[in-house]
Amino acid sequence: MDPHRPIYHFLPVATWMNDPNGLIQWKGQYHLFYQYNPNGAYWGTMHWGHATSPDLVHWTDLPIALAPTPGSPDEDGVFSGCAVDHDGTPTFIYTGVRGEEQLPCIATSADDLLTWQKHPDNPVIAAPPALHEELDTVMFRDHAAWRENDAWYQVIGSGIRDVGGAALLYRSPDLLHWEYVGPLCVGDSRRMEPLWTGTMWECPDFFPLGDRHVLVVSVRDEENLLYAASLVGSYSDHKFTPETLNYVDSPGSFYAPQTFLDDRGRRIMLGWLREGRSVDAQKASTLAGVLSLPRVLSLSPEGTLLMEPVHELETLRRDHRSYEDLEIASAGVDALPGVEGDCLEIVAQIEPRDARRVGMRLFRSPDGEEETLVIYDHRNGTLTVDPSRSGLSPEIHRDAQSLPLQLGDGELLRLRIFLDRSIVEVFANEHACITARVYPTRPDSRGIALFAEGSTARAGRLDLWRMASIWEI
Ligand code: DQQ
Repeated sequence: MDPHRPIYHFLPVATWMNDPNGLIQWKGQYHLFYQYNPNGAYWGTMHWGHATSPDLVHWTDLPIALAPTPGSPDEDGVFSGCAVDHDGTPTFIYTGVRGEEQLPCIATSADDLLTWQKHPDNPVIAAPPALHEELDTVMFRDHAAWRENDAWYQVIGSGIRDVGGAALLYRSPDLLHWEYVGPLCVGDSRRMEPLWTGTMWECPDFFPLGDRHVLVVSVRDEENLLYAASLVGSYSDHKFTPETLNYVDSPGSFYAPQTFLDDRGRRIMLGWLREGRSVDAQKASTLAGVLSLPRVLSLSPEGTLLMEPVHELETLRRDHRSYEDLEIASAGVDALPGVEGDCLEIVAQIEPRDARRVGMRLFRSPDGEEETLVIYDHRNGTLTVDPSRSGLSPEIHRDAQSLPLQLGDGELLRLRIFLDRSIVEVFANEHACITARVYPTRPDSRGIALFAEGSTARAGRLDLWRMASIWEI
């Protein structure tokens, strides 16, 4: 068994997974479909895997839901898409791949999402709008659909040559016949400060949240830039006007998220966590790719996306330890005696005082040879996960990931950190999320420590739990 295999984040038994697809709650059960290559721990010949859960925590993996059909518009792969309830019929909109062509296709299920029948009229859109609207598109795939004023709408991921990423809007009376409405939103590197939004947008998702609308896109360019961005703004006359633009999670591991609305009215997001090791190392381990924890979305008063893990995850907490009023010395390492583990939830409230940098050392070997740092830098207003010494293997990625995080006067640093063997998923004050993959080499890299630099700091409260596996119910 690969010692880096996560135990409470969803992944298939073996081989490769990437984007979450077709997220939907059906008759009370949560259904998760995902990009899946059954042939090995590498990207190729995309299928849709399938799993269900009663609680978004414990999953049952089911037989493959969609596979390429030889001689059909998806003979070379079933790429990403969504699921909708079409008057009681579960329906997928996905991208069928045949050679160079990537076009929207439909499939329906008559047995509560177990088996799927592809529509004989696939593909349901014959070509990207490029051909009839003189739009020079660089890609055309991935789908998010919703019902609005007696019609179906969907956005499709795209990019317009020499302009930027684009989410293209279509309308249909029946999910089979689609008319092109126009671009819902187009990226433009000159206008879209503060982020470079790439040359194409994959996996668009569009939904109302509070009194705004949110467009989530997976930003990509020819240099292999990959990150998820959230644009929050207003939607009218079938145009979306973004007002804020932010990272959903740091560029690095988290990509291609998808959301859905559950029967409690929660807008829940799951993303794909990419590996941070070489393809050879993935193949040797026989698994690649895992899902983020499910996150509930809300809006801040400033109109930015806030995220917190679903409360159901608390059922995995075991062996609680808590500390109050810990003084964090400004030199050396304040290891927490007897506290260790590689599958933990950590909740910390840290008062930085005058310390330049405060944070935690995770997956730490007793001599400090290996460790992964979570750092809040008071002066720069940044949160960083630094995996540069996370493992000894030459096969791993070591780039630090940083996001802006500015604490107000007297505001505490509130960290919620999930460790799961090779995952560090950090939620800071609800609005900065950094997820990284790390691969400690030493079996004793299990220590946890607090640190402060420049001056002492204080942890008002620190709670830790060992997290149980989701596969042993
Ligand atoms: N992954 C799918 C595409 C999508 C990309 C293919 C994003 O549909 O654009 O596996 O990771």
